[in-house]
Amino acid sequence: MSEPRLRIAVQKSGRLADRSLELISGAGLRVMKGANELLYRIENQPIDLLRVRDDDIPTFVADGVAELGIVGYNVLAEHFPDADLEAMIVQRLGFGSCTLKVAVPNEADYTGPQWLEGKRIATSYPNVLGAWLKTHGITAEIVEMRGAVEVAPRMKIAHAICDLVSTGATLEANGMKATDLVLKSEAVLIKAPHAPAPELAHTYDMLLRRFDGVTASTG
Ligand code: PRT
Ligand code: ZN
Repeated sequence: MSEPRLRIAVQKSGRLADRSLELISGAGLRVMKGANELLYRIENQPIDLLRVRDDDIPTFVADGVAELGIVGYNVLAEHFPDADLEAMIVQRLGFGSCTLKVAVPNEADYTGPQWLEGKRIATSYPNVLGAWLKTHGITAEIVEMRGAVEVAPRMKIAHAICDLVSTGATLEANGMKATDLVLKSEAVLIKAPHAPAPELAHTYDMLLRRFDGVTASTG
C-alpha cells in the first residue's frame, strides 16, 4: 500500500501560480514537474500539489480533498459568504494583493454608495458585493459576469461595475474611475476543517512552520 501524502491545492496557472510555487520551494520542498499535470509530487516530503483552477480551491480544501490551499482572499470570501473565514485562514501570504472596488464611468458624478441605489452593477463577485450593498442599505441590481466586467457600462449592460483593481490601468483604458473600496485582498493559506491523518501530522506541522518562516522573511 502506498504511504499517505499531504495535498496542497494551488492555482495551476494564472496570477498566483508562480508565487505559490516560490513559496513552496522557499519552504524547502522539491517540486517534481511530472507527466501528471493535475498532481506534482514533492520529491523530499510526503506531499503532492493539486493543481487546479483557483475557483475550485476553497471547495477542495473545505471538503478535505486537500489539507491546505493557496487562494486569493477575494475568491474565498465569494465562495463562503457566511463562513468564519478567519477559522479557515492559516496565514496571509503577502502576494497577489489587489482591491475589489466599485468603478463608474469617468463622467459619472459619483457621490458615494447612495449613487448606486436602483442602478445595475456588473461583477464576478455577487456575494461580496451583495453583502457590501446591504451594509450600506442600498438596493441595486447585480449583473453577474464571469469576465470582461470592465466593458459592461460601455455595452449598456450596467451603470457601474465592481471588480478587482491592482494598477488601475484596466479601468483607465475603459474610461472608468475607481470609487468605493469593497474588499482588500491578498493570497492566503487556508486549511481543511479536520486535522490531517496522524501519520502526516509531523509533516503538516513542519510545513506550517516553514511557510510562516518564509513569509516572515520576505514579507
Ligand atoms: O484560471 P483560474 O480560474 O485559476 O484563474 P483566474 O483567471 O480566475 O484568476 P487570475 O489568475 O487572473 O487571478 C488570480 C487571483 O489573483 C485573483 O483571484 C486575485 O486574488 C489576484 N489578483 C491580483 C488579481 C489581480 N491582482 C488583478 N489585477 N486578479 C485579477 N486582476 C484583474 C482584474 O480582474 C482586472 O481585470 O486584472 C485587471 C485589473 O488590473 P489592473 O492592474 O489593470 O488594475
Ligand atoms: Zn478563477
